[in-house]
Amino acid sequence: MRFLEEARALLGAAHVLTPDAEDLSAYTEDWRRRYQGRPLAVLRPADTAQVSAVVALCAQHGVAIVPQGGNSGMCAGATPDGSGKQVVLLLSRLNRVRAVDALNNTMTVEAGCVLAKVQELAAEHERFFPLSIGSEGSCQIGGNIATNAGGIQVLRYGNMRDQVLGLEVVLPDGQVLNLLKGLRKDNTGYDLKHLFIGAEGTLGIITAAVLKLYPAPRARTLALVAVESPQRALELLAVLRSHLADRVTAFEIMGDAVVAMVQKHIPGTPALFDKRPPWYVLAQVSDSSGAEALQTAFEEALGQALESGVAQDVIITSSVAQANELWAMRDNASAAQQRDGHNIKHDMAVPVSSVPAFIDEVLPQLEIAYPGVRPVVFGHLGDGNLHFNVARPADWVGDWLDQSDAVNAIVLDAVARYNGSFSAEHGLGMLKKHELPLYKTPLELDLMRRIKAALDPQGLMNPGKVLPD
Ligand code: FAD
Ligand code: 2HG
Ligand code: ZN
Repeated sequence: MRFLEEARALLGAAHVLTPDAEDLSAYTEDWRRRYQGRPLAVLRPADTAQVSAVVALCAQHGVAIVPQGGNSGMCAGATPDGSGKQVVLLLSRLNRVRAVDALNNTMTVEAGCVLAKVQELAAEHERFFPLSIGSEGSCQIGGNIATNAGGIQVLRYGNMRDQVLGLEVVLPDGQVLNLLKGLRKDNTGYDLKHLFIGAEGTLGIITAAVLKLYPAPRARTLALVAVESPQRALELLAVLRSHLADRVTAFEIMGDAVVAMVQKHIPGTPALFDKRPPWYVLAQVSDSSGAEALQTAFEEALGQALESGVAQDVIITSSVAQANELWAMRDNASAAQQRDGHNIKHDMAVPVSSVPAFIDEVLPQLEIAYPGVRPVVFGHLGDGNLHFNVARPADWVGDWLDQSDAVNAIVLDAVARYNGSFSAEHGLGMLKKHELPLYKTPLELDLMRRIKAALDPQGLMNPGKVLPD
């Protein structure tokens, strides 16, 4: 086929992988193993110039492109369809660090840099890159930007959109849009970079970014707190903030069902409190100076929470190893659920203050509809963003995922009543695009379609994702 020959000429034959010659399953199945595709080829460009050339070639031949980073996405945004006509464009070879400007507190990295490496590099320069998610050892900066990833430190630092000062993007016709400025202020018309952040590869290919850096925290402490309800957890957040203000950098909640699931499926997960609480909070504080002062303020705040009955019990970690063990338990929530079997995932947000009422309203509705249902609720309480996942009743017969529409209607209609978002972190991909017409206004949907048509008139950038057909 002409297209493949020309792609080989541009990228080198070793970087055009085809399904007849190679096992491509690592690139054609999503992380949750819910979608499998069959691509025409997997393309591995080495730099922006090659991305530009190969995207122009795709435009010329009318070949659709599915960009892929670390393939850790939760909603099948990076999976090709089964037509055998789409190409997967892998960004992993674009993994250079172009610049670190310590005085400007920025670094310019290519899209294929793995998030954990970017965090390490920042630390080497005595700086801090705050995006932190369970998949950080495999996900890539381009994927983080394309999904506007969140994670555990949004509370203090904001999500990925807040970390991006500049972008380089290859447009669907192959032109390179260079917006690589490390500016904190720039009001020269529409801020185009924001169009591509969170667009899940439907408007262009992100090839590089200027990222914000922060002062490195020198002291950090973590506590695991037992609380009797999400309402108490929110009160705990208020107590911590009144003592420590912005030094509260993470505030995660876990229902006992998720803790039990991790303890069951992930070897080495520690036992926690003598008496199992219904809810747990992982609260992290950090500061750029004064470990002792930080510890004292944290202990005072937690002491007050215990005395007033806001907290039932507290474990304050005494070593980095102990803190890492607790964070591993939190990070393993997804893996444990995967081992436990299918669950219907919801990645929703409501205003932080509405979280307790939302949970109190929805849990009984699920139990009435599905007696014995096992809600696996955890997530980023400080941001109002819960992973409100729903696992099948123990005696359920049949494919639990067949209930997705009915379960979604219960959970997501309630989200809408609370003026929330049905996808706060993971994006839409193929999995959730069908919710868009249900929960966005026709005007919002129309504007999205007009933006898509303006930037990608041939409809070749990640078709079948985000926007419903
Ligand atoms: P991929 O999965 O490869 O792609 C994701 C989307 O971005 C696709 O639509 C793809 O087409 C597009 N894309 C990828 N690269 C580019 C590019 N260079 N240009 C244009 N489009 C591109 N997410 C959170 O937000 N918060 C969490 O706390 C979190 N925790 C996780 C924990 C685990 C264990 C796992 C497995 C996932 C978690 N995720 C979380 C989801 C996932 O890791 C993020 O969505 C991440 O940002 C995806 O990055 P990636 O490189 O793997 O992207
Ligand atoms: C997390 O916060 C991720 O751990 C994954 O966003 C959530 O597995 C999930 O539902
Ligand atoms: Zn999350």
